[in-house]
Amino acid sequence: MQLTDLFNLSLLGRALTKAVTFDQADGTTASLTFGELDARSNRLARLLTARGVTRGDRLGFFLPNRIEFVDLFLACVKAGVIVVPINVLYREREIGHIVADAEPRAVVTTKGLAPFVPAGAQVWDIDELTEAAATQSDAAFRLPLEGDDLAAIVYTSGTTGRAKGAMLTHNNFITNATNIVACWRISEADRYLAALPLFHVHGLGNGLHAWLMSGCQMRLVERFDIQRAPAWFAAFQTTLLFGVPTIYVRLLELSDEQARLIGKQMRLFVCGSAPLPAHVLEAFESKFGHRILERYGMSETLMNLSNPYEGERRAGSVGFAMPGVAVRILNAQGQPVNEGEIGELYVRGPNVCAGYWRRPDATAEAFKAEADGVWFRTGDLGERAADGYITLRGRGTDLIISGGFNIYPREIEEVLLDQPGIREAVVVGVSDERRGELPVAYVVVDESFDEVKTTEACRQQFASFKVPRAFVRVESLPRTALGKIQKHLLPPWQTRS
Ligand code: MLC
Repeated sequence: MQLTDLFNLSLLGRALTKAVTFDQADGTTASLTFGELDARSNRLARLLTARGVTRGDRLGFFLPNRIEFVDLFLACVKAGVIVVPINVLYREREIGHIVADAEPRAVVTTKGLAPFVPAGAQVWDIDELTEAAATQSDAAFRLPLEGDDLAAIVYTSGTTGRAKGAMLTHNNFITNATNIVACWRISEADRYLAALPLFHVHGLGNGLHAWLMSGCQMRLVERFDIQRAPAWFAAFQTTLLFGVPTIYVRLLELSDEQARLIGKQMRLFVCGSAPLPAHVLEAFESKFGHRILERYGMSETLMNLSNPYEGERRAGSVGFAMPGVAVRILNAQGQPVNEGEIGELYVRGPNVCAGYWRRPDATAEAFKAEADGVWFRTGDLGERAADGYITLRGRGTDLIISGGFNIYPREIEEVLLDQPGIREAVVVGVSDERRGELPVAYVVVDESFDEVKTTEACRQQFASFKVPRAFVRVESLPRTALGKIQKHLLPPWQTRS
């Protein structure tokens, strides 16, 4: 099976049904049916083929949420072209690495974002592409693809500092969409507010795919905005939202009356990509009258675990394994831990990616062969209660999550060490009520260090969420006898006043 077969449930099966509403450049909204989406993507698939982009080629998507992202994504899925999504907040250095590694035929982007794409990469403008596709035939376009063909290469930062591409197959996405549509009871009666970025698997593999499979209606917005959110909920009569904790923290800012009205029409709020503090879940329930359903996934595995739709949605827990997914919690010696003991989570199943693109070393490190199959090492720590609920208990790696975006300290540290005056640097996540964590740098510096210039250098090289919010000067970094930095011994950072 290929993804198009799954999407055809709606693209063909519900051709005349309204599929999506989106904003246009002039500020008005427009809508398309599933049949219209099908036709638009058929034209684009033909255009890609005419330009020599074929099965197995990669295409970079450096695009904000807009309807043309959806068109092009569908076209690639149909043509067997591997989608390489790029975070729109990324800058030249980060994009350059992805382009060098994935070798896409082109990076498709907007006029506004094009200047950030490093020289040398082929750049295609999304509006020109859409215009050029208009002359192509919109008749059905279908290739005989396999379920194991790659549908996307999703870059996820690595502990080595440079992002690696998780190879996600058609089957990975099919399993994921089927699971969440079934487990979270998504149907054509739903109205899904798509506010998460489509360049991450949360917005793409969960949001977009569940919409296409279930045939519900989608309101696509460029990004979550607390000022506009009440109007989106009301005008669209939203019933379904996928969010990261920062979105739920921000929704708590709404008035009780706004919250009551939203809660009345909603069916389900889902949260993931970062831990949801129990007090936010409780506060949200008293204000909106809904208990958020928390689940756990990764770019490499899509959805692993979820609280049940019916039954207890336990605060702080991420519930049980999704259908077909096996979970094992092992101690440092590789032995299963007992109930209530903390270990590292390993998963196995049709949701797990096919490895890292051109990185056999990283793939070998992340996958562990056992007598009963190959297990993926998540790097996340967790424990299982006697009744089966699994709770995450931190991470084995240094990952910082800010607003649902991943930050690997090593990547920032490498750049800081290249800046004038910085002799040593370490980046840690400090807790932040709204964004979960914020990156802060501890530095050992000499007189040539200039905080403003260093911040500016970071701004040029990194997505804004990775730029350290503060530089804490220390005499030396606490180290073990072997020279390893002991982050837990760093002096506490005073949060913003
Ligand atoms: C955030 N910003 C964006 C943006 N999201 N800019 C453009 N497009 C977007 N989609 C920038 C803002 O410009 C600003 O930059 C900064 O982020 C903070 O913005 P804010 O207005 O203060 O927003 P805030 O209320 O804090 O909310 C941020 C947010 C955003 C929740 C909307 O963080 C977000 O969309 N997060 C979702 C991340 C996600 O989808 N993760 C899934 C990973 S997949 P500046 O320069 O002013 O700082 C995964 C697997 C899984 O992890 O499924 O579990």
